[in-house]
Order: sequence, then structure tokens, then C-alpha cells
Amino acid sequence: MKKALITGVTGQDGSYLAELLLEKGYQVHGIKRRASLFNTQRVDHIYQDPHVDNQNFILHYGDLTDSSNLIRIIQEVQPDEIYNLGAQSHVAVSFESPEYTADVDGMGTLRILEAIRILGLEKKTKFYQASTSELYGLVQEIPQKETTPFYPRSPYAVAKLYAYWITVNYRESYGMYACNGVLFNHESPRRGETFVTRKITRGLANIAQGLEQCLYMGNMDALRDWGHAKDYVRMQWMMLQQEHPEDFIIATGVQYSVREFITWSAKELGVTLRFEGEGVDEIAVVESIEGHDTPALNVGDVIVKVDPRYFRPAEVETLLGDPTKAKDKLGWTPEITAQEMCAEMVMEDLKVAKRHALLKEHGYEIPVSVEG
Ligand code: NDP
Ligand code: GDR
Repeated sequence: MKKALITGVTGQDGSYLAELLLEKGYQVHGIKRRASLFNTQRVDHIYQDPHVDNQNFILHYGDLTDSSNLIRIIQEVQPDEIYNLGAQSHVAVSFESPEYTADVDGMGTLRILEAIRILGLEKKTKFYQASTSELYGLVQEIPQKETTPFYPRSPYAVAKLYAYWITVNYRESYGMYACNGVLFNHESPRRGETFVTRKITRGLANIAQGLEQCLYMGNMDALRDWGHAKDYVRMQWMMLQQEHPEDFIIATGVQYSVREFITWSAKELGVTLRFEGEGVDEIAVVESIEGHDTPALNVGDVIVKVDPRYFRPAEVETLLGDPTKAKDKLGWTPEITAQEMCAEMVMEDLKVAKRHALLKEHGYEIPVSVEG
């Protein structure tokens, strides 16, 4: 039985990857952080009682800032594959906590690579690094390919640049099977609530249920190449099944604006929108959808306002990936479109919003606001 170790198993990608590897018959180990509240909601459905035999999903307490802890876990598990998905992954937050982001996202990667080397596992353990389209930042070429030069635009991206190159360096220096998946934005109903897509689907679902009044946004003109996390974790696994390690871009090859994503979400909900705020002068009206199970609100009931607090000190305006290499060499193509994913996210958030509305109706306090 193959053993995999996933850092960041409690995150969006970690949870989908753990599911995929369990389906493939792996014994899956994950590193979770100690927190004062439970932080395993995304993997609770695959939790296995540690008191019974033949457990195939095993969680270890750990942190990417703690070398001795990483060495001990890797020594104990002796993994065939390590997926390094753990990170302070929010670009805007990285401007607030640059040093911590560098420590976790940059040095954390080095700590794992060194642990593999210290333990003499260079020829046994394959290593996957969660690299990012943020490396392209101020884009030098459209669309971005594996050969496009990097120009990172945030402390997050600069930390990930170190992680990218240290992965390449350990591959070249020590003959390790180590590779980078340069992933463009990917989302799902499990996306963190402060990333833009989830902020939109959750915010509009809450508004449709009368739980919030307004959606406050940053730069709605930003363009992103959005895929579905389920499609992307499949590619993470495929990258470790080759004869030789190589770096790949994972993207859909199509881009949309944040504004378009808001409009799709509103359509799914059958609500109408009014955009207000700095630098925004148009009124966007989305027609109500006949026969939709959410009653349409009146024009202007859903207000989208621009709040400059969500602008970033340096913005990545446009990202568009070219996934040709992944298609040609690995036969990978994404199966879920951005619009299908948006619909799925809206419907999941609407279910939660309906539950919350019911609770509120019966006198329970529901905390709904999200900063991010
Ligand atoms: P999430 O933010 O959903 O998950 C991040 C995970 O990292 C969580 O499990 C989190 O734990 C864990 N983590 C945070 N800090 C530490 C730490 N100090 N030590 C150990 N673990 C830590 O991210 P995604 O699942 O969306 O992304 C997975 C990886 O892919 C990340 O590295 C991200 O930077 C990268 N990436 C993501 C893209 C995307 O669009 N989603 C695109 C390109 C790259 P906890 O649950 O306790 O917070
Ligand atoms: P990103 O994702 O920075 O691309 O990083 P995010 O969803 O946070 O932002 C995408 C774009 O939307 C703009 N935006 C807003 N973003 C947020 N969060 N909140 C807002 O209110 C808002 N308004 C507009 C942003 O300015 C940006 O241009 C994600 C993360 O998953 C990284 O870990 C990963 O590496 C990259 O994707 C690829």
C-alpha cells in the first residue's frame, strides 16, 4: 500500500486530494495545525477513528515552521509521496504578515526537502510543491507558459518563488523526484470564505436570504483563469506518477473578470444587482430567472459596493494559463467549467444561508460578515 503525506490537508485542495488518494487505495497521512477550535471541517467526512484497526486516514499535529516536528513525522510515516499544500495562502494577508508568510511558504518548503534529505529518503519519496500563477504577477507574456519569466507582486508570491526554485534546486542537486505544479486559481464550495469567488457566492446567497445588505468588493476588473479544485488535485497526483519529475502549468486557458463572476452568481440566485462606488459608474441589471426557487429581489436590492480596503498594495491584474504541456504529456484536461463551478458554489452557499435564515427567524444570532 502506497503512503502519502499531505501538508495543508485541512485546506481546500488537501481535502479533495485526500479523498482522491483514499479512493486510489493509498494510506493517507495529513498534517494539521493545533488550533483553539476544531479546524478539520473539510476532512471530517473522511475521518477514521484512531481506536480501530486498519486506519487509512491519519492526522498528525504539525507545522511548517517546525523542522523537528516535520522530520519526526516524515521519519515515522516513510511516505512514498509528499504533497506540500500547506501555506499562508491569502495574497492580501501576505502584505499584513510578510515575515510569517515567507517562513511558512518559503522556508517551510525547504524544511520538508531537507527532512527528506536528512532521512536519506531522496530516492524513495516523491515531492510535489504547490506553486502558483502568482509567480507571473506582472505578466510578461500572454498566455503564461512554463517558460514565461516570473515577476512576483506580493510577499506571498515572493515566498512561493523561493519555494519554486528550491524545489528545482533539490531536484537538480540531489536527484530527487521533486516537481512544481504551477496552478492557476481554482475554487470549489470548499474554498476559503475570504477568496474572491467564495466571498461573492456566500455574500450574495446571504443577501438573497436577507442576512446581509451589501457586498463590498475590491478590484472587480481583475481577470483570472478559474478552474475547479477537483480537476486540479487529479493533476497533482498525475504529476507524481511520471518516470521523470517535471514542472507543469495547471490552468483552463480561459479568463474572466471578477465582475463577470459576480454577475453569474447573481443570475444563479435570480437576483438583480446594482454596482456602486469608487471608479464604478454603471448599473448592472441582471434579469430575474423564471421558475427559479429563490424569489427574485427588486432591482437595487442587492448592492455591490467598491471598498478600497480590498485593493492590494500591488495588484495582479490579469492571469491566463496555457495548459498545453499538461494536456500533451499527461493527457489532462479540466472537466468542470468556471460557470458550472460558480453554479455549484452558489447552490451550496444558498443551502447554508437558508439554514441560517431559519435559525435567525427562531431567534439565534448568526455571524455572517467576512473580511477579506
Ligand atoms: P487553503 O488556504 O485552503 O489551505 C491551506 C492549508 O495550509 C490549510 O490546511 C492550512 O491549515 C495549512 N497551513 C497554513 N499555515 C500552515 C502552517 N504554518 N503549517 C502547516 N500548515 C499550514 O489553500 P488551498 O487549498 O486553496 O491551496 C493549497 C496550496 O496551493 C497552497 O499552498 C496555496 O498557496 C497553493 N495554491 C492555491 C491555489 C488556489 O487557487 N487555491 C492556486 C495556486 C497555488 P488551517 O486549515 O489550519 O488553516
Ligand atoms: P488570488 O485570489 O489573490 O488570485 O490568490 P483572490 O480570490 O483572493 O483574488 C482574486 C482577484 O480578485 C480581486 N478582488 C478581491 N479579492 C478578495 N479576496 N476579496 C475582494 O473583496 C476582492 N475584490 C476583488 C483580487 O484583488 C484579485 O485580483 C489565489 C490564492 O488561492 C493563492 O494562494 C493562489 O496562489 C492564487 O490564487 C493563484
